[in-house]
Amino acid sequence: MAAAAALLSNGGAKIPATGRYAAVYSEVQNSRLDHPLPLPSVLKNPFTVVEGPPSSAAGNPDEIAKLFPFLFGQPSATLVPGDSSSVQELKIGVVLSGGQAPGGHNVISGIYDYLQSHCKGSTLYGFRGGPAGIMKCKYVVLTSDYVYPYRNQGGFDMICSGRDKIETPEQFMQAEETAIKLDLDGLVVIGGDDSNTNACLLAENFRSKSLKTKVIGCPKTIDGDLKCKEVPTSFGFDTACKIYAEMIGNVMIDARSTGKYYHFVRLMGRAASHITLECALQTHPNITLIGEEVAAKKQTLKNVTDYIADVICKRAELGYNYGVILIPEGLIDFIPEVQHLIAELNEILAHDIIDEAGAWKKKLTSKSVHLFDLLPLAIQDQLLLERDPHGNVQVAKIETEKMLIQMVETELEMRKKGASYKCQFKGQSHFFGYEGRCGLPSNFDSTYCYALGYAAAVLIQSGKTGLISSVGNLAAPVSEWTVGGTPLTLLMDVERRHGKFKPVIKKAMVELEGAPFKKFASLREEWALKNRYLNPGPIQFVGPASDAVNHTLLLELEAQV
Ligand code: FBP
Repeated sequence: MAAAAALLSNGGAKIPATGRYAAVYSEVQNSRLDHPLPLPSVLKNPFTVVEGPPSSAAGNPDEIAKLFPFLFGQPSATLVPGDSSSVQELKIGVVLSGGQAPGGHNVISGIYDYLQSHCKGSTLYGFRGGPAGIMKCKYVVLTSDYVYPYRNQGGFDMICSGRDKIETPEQFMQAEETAIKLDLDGLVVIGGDDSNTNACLLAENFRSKSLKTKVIGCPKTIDGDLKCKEVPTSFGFDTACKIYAEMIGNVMIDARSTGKYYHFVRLMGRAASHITLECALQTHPNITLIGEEVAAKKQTLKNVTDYIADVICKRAELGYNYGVILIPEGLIDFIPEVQHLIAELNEILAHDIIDEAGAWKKKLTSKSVHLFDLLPLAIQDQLLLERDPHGNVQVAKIETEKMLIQMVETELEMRKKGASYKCQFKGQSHFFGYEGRCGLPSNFDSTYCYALGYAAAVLIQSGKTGLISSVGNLAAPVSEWTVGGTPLTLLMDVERRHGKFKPVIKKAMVELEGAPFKKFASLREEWALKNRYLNPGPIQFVGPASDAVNHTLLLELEAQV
């Protein structure tokens, strides 16, 4: 195979000879390179693209209509069997935006393979380093040799990613110049909610200037919060949860083996608690905090601490001085009192300089000052860290697990004085985040991403813009998956960011009435006191467990039927 020549031999292992770095591949990585990727039947046969009815928005449709006058209301697109016969040459750019998520390389492989098989002579440009690559026109022409070493591999290192945002008139102008310079027919933005919001703004801008460049989004994020009926899941969630669940399973066995530690595991996922919920369903920990529930019940930090301490005391009575506690990284942002504090800090950070003198602190309400002063110093500093380019608090950098260990310790000391608790408590903190973002994609993510890439290329070829690539019917065999595109404006609402109202894709949070949460809620008491630990082990690529799909997706799809 010609493409295989791109891999240099290195004592049995192979090295991709292209790309920024020469990496040595393990046997498993090698074995994944030629893993076959099945396609939905509709993509294997001639098809045609049909349109649905006009669309609205997830919230505030009138505002969204004003913000997107050229795109608002456009219909969704669905592929159905038909008579596609186009051999049109296309020039398409692709960009990876935001945090890594397993499967990104397969989206690019899908776009590439579609162009090779349906639009001979086409060119695929990979913009380097995220949206900045578009603005600076930094790209690489993706060839078969270039793409091959990244097939079914984790990471975003084929072209790398970045969190820059295209938002000022100058930046839109730079993007426009790149689109014109490269004569782009289309641009595929592979990203999360913020990046797809940006993709929509770009699509609107290009259309308003009558540019031929179409913009299509792709649902990426391990957080699992970019989803709706038409886009059932974001890629990377399945793999990341499986990786974390393996690690949690191992920690559980460690806890049971030594019998002396409470492991506080904070899990990535930014605002939403989907990852934490999914990991709980996969491993059955003693305590799982779900941010959305904490917010709905208007719990305070003290309530959360008491809940953990209560379970620890009950377990001590049963002779268990160990356990595993899962905490979503966004928890802190769900506790109403902390939420108020963060909202006030956001406004201050948008306009003031945070210095030692502390003049900024006078702008906080007295309640927020009181809470801020109660927090451990490390957490205070972490809350003041710069927001990301989209205005989000960088929750990945806030060590909530350490804060909770301290607070639970203090609470248990108090209870000891009151003689209501006699046993030892030793907390161990963990943060599982970056470990899950670049793993070898599961079979599900590999196949899903490949289909998403195909769909994105088809949408551009059909002249669509401002849509997000959508692959559905995911509980059925791959051959029956549906393929199409959903208007990005349909996913939009308005939100306050950096002190201003901005259009944003509405984050899909854990639904307390949804099937995954209800299942967890029906089992958590049993998991709290009886040790029902499940250790799922590493991701399997062959054998009976290799095609298992995560609980969240399956439960949500079953509930929709
Ligand atoms: P995306 O929303 O861009 O997919 O990023 C997800 C995420 O992994 C979050 O779970 C996490 O809070 C954040 O990225 C960390 O960001 P960074 O990589 O900039 O540290």
